[in-house]
Amino acid sequence: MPRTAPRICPLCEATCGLTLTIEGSTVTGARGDRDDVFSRGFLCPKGAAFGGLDNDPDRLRTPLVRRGGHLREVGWDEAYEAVAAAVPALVREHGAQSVGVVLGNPNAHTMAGALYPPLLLGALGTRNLFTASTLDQMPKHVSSGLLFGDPFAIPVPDLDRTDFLLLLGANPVESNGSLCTAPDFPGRLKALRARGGTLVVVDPRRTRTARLADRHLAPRPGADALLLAALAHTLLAEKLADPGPLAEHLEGLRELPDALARFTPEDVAPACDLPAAEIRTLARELAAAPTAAVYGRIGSCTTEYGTLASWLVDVLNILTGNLDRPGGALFPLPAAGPRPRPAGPGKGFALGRWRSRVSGHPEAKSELPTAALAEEIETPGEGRIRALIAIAANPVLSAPDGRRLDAALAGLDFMVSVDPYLNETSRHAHVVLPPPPPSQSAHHDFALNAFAVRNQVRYTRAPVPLDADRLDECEIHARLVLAVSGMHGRAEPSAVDDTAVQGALAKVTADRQSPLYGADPARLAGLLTGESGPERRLDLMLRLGPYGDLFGAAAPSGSETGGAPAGAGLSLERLLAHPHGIDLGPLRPRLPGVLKTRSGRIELLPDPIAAELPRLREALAGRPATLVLVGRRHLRSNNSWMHNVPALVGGSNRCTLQVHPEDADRLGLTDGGRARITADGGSLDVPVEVTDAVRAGVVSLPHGWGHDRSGTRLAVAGSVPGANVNQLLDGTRLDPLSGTAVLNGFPVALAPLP
Ligand SMILES: Nc1nc2c(c(=O)[nH]1)N[C@H]1C(S)=C(S)[C@@H](COP(=O)(O)OP(=O)(O)OC[C@H]3O[C@@H](n4cnc5c(=O)[nH]c(N)nc54)[C@H](O)[C@@H]3O)O[C@H]1N2
Ligand SMILES: Nc1nc2c(c(=O)[nH]1)N[C@H]1C(S)=C(S)[C@@H](COP(=O)(O)OP(=O)(O)OC[C@H]3O[C@@H](n4cnc5c(=O)[nH]c(N)nc54)[C@H](O)[C@@H]3O)O[C@H]1N2
Ligand code: SF4
Ligand SMILES: [Mo]
Repeated sequence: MPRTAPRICPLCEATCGLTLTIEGSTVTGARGDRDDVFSRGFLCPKGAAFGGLDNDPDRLRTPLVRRGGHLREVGWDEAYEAVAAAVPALVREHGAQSVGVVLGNPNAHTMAGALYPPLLLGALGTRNLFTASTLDQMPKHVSSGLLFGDPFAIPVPDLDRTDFLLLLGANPVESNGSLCTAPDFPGRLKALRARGGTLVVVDPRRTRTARLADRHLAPRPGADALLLAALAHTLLAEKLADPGPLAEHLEGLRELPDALARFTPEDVAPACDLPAAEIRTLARELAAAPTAAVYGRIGSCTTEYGTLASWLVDVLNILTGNLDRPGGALFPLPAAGPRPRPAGPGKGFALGRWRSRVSGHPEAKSELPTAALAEEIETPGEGRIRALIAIAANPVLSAPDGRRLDAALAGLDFMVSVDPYLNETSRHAHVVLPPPPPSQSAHHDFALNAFAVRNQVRYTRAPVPLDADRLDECEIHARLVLAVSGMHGRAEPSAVDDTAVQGALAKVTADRQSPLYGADPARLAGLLTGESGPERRLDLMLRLGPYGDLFGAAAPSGSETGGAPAGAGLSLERLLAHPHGIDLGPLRPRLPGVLKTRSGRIELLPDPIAAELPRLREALAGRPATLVLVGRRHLRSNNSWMHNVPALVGGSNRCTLQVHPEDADRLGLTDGGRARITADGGSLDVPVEVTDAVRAGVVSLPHGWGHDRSGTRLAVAGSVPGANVNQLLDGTRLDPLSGTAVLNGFPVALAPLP
């Protein structure tokens, strides 16, 4: 008899609740969970294909270890022995920096990815950390760090209550949203319009999201910072700026008009290729809307001025008084996050506390640019990366110049991949540690709840028992921490969780501002419930969190969540009694509590930003390239790793180069023909799709393709490999403040192929 079980979907940031149908230990179906407090039954084609992904026969089942040049299946102990034999010895001989760590996107979608990488990095002591963030949202972390003092204080648009949404460089109808966790994003956009609200989309492509909009502006790629600067300029010049109650928390408001002086709509119009009048109208509409939210994503982040654009998004939210108010852009308060602290000056946010060894790139949020990983492996000298631990990452396809990185990885002394697939990156590993399929893993969204449009908390236990020959991904990580610490075989993996719990409790009981100040940490640890180390850690975070039961200690009065919010008294036990989650209400204002700047105020014009504005001004003088490339996402894809499920490939999900008819005519390209595309990093031969969905002067190629390397185990993906767009990049184009690769709006040349 088939049974059903709830499972939060880990396949994108929307975090929908699924109801899985399970026969024996096999997932045979997935539908939207109508009782889920957040997603209310929504499901997209990827969620519907959960079973196909879960059962993919190419998923690795056992660890692999390289012996005599070949990867061979081994038992778990043998795999960890190989790690324990290699990594501590390398660190002893060559120092901590000789081990690099690469963390990929799915770490945001697993419990293990949230709980263990900080412990791994602590154990290794390396500064060579590279993540998907520098191919993605690092500009937003940096702008938030500078504005609010906390790189994780990222305001999200209040989709369900706003009257006006200005959306730049995002296509949530295909991506389902990012840094804005909202199941059924498309439905929420339709609801915005149905209640009389306005949606304006800024995108060089006429996307499915743009087609839902009241207005679609298609500027030249890379020009968002200019457009946003002109909007801010107009608000200031026309006396439309009105921060309202925010004013008392602002520093730098008086200096802003000067800083933006030479970004009038007329100044930026030619570079944006938009009429100045249209920019002015948009600014006036934004100011006039009862509430409004400006939201920018990939297409505004992964560009030459990504940090400036990300900063300006919030400058506009602030100038219009929409930051931190319902209907505007608010800071979520996740249940497993820290309790808000009393307002006051904080430690602030610093950039460039150290630099990368070879090119001297400044760190941002303790990370170095992933675009610089290859050179850190290749370039001889002290501190060279000799060993790499890659967790849920496929940088050979997701980062610039995969060919160079591919060669660099092949030259490593030692590499570990924690990955379910033998793919373009993990094929270089000496040890591959495969996590179980998602049906055999528990789930809580530690990361994504911090960006959700509604406060809520959900936890689903593994719907299917773990196969006898598998390890839970949390245990895989915990054992890895032990192995690199020289503790393999000398401690149980649960000791890693116990240490984390003890550390957190020691801190909170020593904190004079905590209601648990002076309590006995060992007694509190004894009160934790949960069937496993990660469950006990979740219990601890929930109980100490903003809605937590604080182990029965009374919360101090006047705390931010005072007034007994729904869900107060939270613990794992309480959450387990609500298998479809607990709704914690709409987002609420959180200023000034979120601020951690040294001034204790919003620092509207931080020095590193002010120092970048002249570079933006130079962009006005330069001559724009005739042809630039942007990416695109397809609903049935996800970065590089979902091309191996038949239900998700084919149809319109193809790796084609979209070219505008005018450009096609000019260059002699035909629909269905082939073209050679060339840029800094090399050339690709790709099929051409002529369409007016891209604006003239812009071509679009999706990322995550290029599954044509040998030594992988991806039967379906290998049969329709596509081309790796990131081969067009050489890794030198970066947003300087954040180290984020310029993946959108870089110049290319095109020629027809016979
Ligand atoms: N040109 C261009 N390049 C881009 C982008 C773009 O828009 N254009 N987008 C960028 C963005 S936003 C991102 S986030 C990066 C993503 O960059 P990456 O994170 O490097 O790439 P993914 O394709 O997400 O690869 C994820 C890896 O995790 C593995 N995996 C899947 N599920 C699990 C799991 O449960 N546990 C573990 N341990 N591993 C798992 C997959 O097999 C795969 O190897 O790509 C970036 N690259
Ligand atoms: N189906 C699907 N869903 C996904 C993913 C996926 O690969 N597939 N990946 C997930 C990940 S890791 C992330 S980070 C999110 C990303 O989610 P989104 O931010 O929504 O990303 P995209 O769909 O790539 O949309 C970026 C848009 O920016 C436009 N653009 C390019 N350059 C510019 C520019 O200079 N200015 C402006 N204004 N627009 C520009 C592109 O045409 C594109 O439509 O999606 C997540 N969800
Ligand atoms: S929208 Fe995202 S979370 Fe929801 S079902 Fe689709 S892939 Fe899963
Ligand atoms: Mo991403």
